[in-house]
Amino acid sequence: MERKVALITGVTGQDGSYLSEFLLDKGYEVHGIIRRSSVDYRERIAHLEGKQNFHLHFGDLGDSMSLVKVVGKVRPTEIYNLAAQSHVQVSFDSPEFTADVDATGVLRVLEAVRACGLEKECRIYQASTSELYGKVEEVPQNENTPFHPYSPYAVAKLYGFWIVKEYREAYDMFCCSGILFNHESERRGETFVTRKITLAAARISQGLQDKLYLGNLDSLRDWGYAKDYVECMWLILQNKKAEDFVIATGVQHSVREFVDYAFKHAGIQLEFRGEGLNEVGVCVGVTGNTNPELVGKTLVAVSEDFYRPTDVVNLWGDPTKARAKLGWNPSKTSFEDLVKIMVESDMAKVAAEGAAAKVRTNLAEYLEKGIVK
Ligand code: G4F
Repeated sequence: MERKVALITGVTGQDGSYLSEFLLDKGYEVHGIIRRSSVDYRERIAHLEGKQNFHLHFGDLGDSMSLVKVVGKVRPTEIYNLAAQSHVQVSFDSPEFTADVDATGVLRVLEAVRACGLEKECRIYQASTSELYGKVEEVPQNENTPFHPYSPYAVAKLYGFWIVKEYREAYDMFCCSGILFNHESERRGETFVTRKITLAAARISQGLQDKLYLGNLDSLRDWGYAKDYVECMWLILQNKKAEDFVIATGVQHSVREFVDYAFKHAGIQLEFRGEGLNEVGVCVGVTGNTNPELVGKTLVAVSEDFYRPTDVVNLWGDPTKARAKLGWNPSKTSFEDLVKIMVESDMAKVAAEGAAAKVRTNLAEYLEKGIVK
């Protein structure tokens, strides 16, 4: 029987957790690399730990020896390099760390495969990004659009993209990049704009937050559902030829539209007033059980703190090649459905947190009054 052994770096992240589920369903033996840490960051894969075909190994993209050891032990048939410092804003604060992980880290993975003599047996997927198009030179962007990276993160990722291409040509390795446009989900990190918005909408509607502060509301993105995108990562490695692909929905929306839609799902109708730093989102109506006292209040405001030194403002992907050559469907989950999935999940999460907090408060009160001992 054909060996199907996948090794995933970044397994604890949004994409790593969905990809693990997807590959386990396809009958793969799945191995993930995790970093040693004193804090628990394994929430997204907790439900997979202990499963028969799911294994974790300690390793780090900053430590080539650890990669060589894991690759040599697992002898994967496919590697998905998803690990990265993936926050664009953070890359302005930690540019050197970002370069080490997002640029040199890719080289370390490729070299680990060569050091273990697996360059002809192991296919490698590299998580590349639409941030490569940066200060865009063409709209929408496809595989032939020139790159113009516009942040330390994007510059590091550009190295990752080119070193993968170089190893493909120099050593005839099956390694390719998926140029992924923004992809979100209920597992998205809370500092990325979509999740920050859906969590805030849920908290504001349930009376646990007063206001949401954001940066550039005019920024345009092509947002897809992460769960759909991991299928395309896999398809890229099943393709006959090693090639790079854009993964996107082909539909573009602004941050403001995302806010508007998310709040609507949380029972809050907003009206945007003013411009630039003075723009605000005011509640002009509520639905369902949402507190009517929110009407007339400013719930969204702009803060300079969330502006970037250089911002990428017009990302819009053209998934024609992935659709034609891989048979991938970029329209599985619409923008509207994506926002709905995220808001519904956060509404439930916030309600559960609120209920747990109430139990804790009641218990503290009962203990203080001696009602329970
Ligand atoms: O959600 P974001 O932080 O994602 P960004 O910068 O597009 O990067 C994400 O997608 C890339 C794919 O294109 C990945 F490569 C990357 O790893 C990451 O997953 O910001 C989206 C937009 C930006 O223009 C930002 O300026 O939203 C704008 N924005 C406005 N207010 C904000 C905020 N972004 C964040 N994070 N927080 C804000 O308050």
